[in-house]
Amino acid sequence: MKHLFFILLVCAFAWNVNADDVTLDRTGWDATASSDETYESPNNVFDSNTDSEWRAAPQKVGQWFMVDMKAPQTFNQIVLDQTGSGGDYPRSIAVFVSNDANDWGNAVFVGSGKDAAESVINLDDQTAQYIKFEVLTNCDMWWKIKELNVRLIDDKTLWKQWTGATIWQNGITWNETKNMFDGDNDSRWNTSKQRSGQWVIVDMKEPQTFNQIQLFQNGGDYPRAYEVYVSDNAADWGSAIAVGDGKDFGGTDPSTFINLIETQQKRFVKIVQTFDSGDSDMYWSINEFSVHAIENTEYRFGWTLSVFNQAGEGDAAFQALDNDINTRWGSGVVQEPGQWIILDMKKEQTFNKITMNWAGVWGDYPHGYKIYLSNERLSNDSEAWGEAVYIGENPGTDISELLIDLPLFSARCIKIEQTGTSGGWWTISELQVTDTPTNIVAMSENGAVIDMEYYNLQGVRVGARLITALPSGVYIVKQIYESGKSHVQKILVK
Ligand SMILES: [Ca+2]
Ligand SMILES: [Ca+2]
Ligand SMILES: [Ca+2]
Repeated sequence: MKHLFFILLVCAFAWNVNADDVTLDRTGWDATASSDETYESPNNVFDSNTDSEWRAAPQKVGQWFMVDMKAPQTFNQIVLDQTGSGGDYPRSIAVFVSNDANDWGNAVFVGSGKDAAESVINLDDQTAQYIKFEVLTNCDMWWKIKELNVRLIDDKTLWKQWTGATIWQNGITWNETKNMFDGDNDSRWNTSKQRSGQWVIVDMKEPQTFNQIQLFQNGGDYPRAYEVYVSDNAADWGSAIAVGDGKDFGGTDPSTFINLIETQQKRFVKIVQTFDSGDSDMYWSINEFSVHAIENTEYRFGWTLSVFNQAGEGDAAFQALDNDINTRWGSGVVQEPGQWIILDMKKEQTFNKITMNWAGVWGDYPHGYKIYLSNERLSNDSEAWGEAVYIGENPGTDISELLIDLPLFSARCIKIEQTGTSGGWWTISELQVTDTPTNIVAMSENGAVIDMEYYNLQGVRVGARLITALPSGVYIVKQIYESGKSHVQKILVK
């Protein structure tokens, strides 16, 4: 009697768990696939036999596999049976659904399969007749599907788990993308050596509002240079919303924080590595990926500073932009001509003053410098910087702050080239770029100033808002407001 009671309990438990889970009847279903380098009948995935399969050899960008369920079905899970396939699971795929096999809309899933008997793809509830899988990365591995089942399961929380897709490189193995979202700082996704063009896509399953991306990383495995893209549909990525260099912040929060000037509301994030580490064993790891919406009242939020060299973690470049006078970037080497820093303000800014501070470090000002401007982020070597727009002399004395007064410039990126020689480092505890044209922007009753024109005292027009330089002197400036009204006054350009 005791024994029978136990069996009844087990049955009741199993019945409760699976009560509402349904595996759809596959009778009459039809599968098709891209023909190039794919083999065996696609319909082998419906014959209830794991000895028969469809396969693609090897996985290639643009390959697709499509299921026609013959009538609209409601489902939220796809199970790819890959029993005994020896690791031939899909490395990175996007899944689309449709009712006419023509309009596929936005991807409903972007991620990777699993190195296991099954790859389980969880979705928000979908009602559609067609399902299409698209391969996102080239890979020397095959993709085999032994059986494909579509299910409607009761657990509506599963689909919300973030997923990741990633590029594959021949001969390199890595850890699974899901390790980026498992809440465990010790588990990670990683590449082998850093290569320009490596990428990872995160599918956050629904649009998230964020202005900061945090990549919690493994020791020194941060991306040496990156570009960030966002998308609603995993197809249209537009241009990069952030470019920068990864950081090793060390300590208890060894993360790369990517601050975004514009707050985003997007579902997909793609991070592209743009650095090549050559033969050195420099991996790219993401142990945890997260996004945040944070307060950003600091006007330099999202700005990045690239430097020719830094002394070490304690002298990292970002510390010249951290609003803390007691932290600094330090070059680590004595001043010689050709040293450089590049500030990326992420969007075009109008400014007429650059300030560099040194907290308690005398003599670490640049002993001569040239300033270059660009509206694009360029490498130091790029000739596109053109001529220097300003040449600064050695201040010739120990100062604690260098104030560079400039004509009103407009640009996104500023390169400062050091042209002097000194036995000390080049150090910056805070780098400020501001627009303080004494009395120009004080007027506000007519709304924002949308344009300016400059005239000399003889009334000859000498420039407009986007001028690159004005010699020292007194000018008449005409400010044109949004409202269409304008205002004229005298200014002094030092
Ligand atoms: Ca089969
Ligand atoms: Ca992890
Ligand atoms: Ca600082």
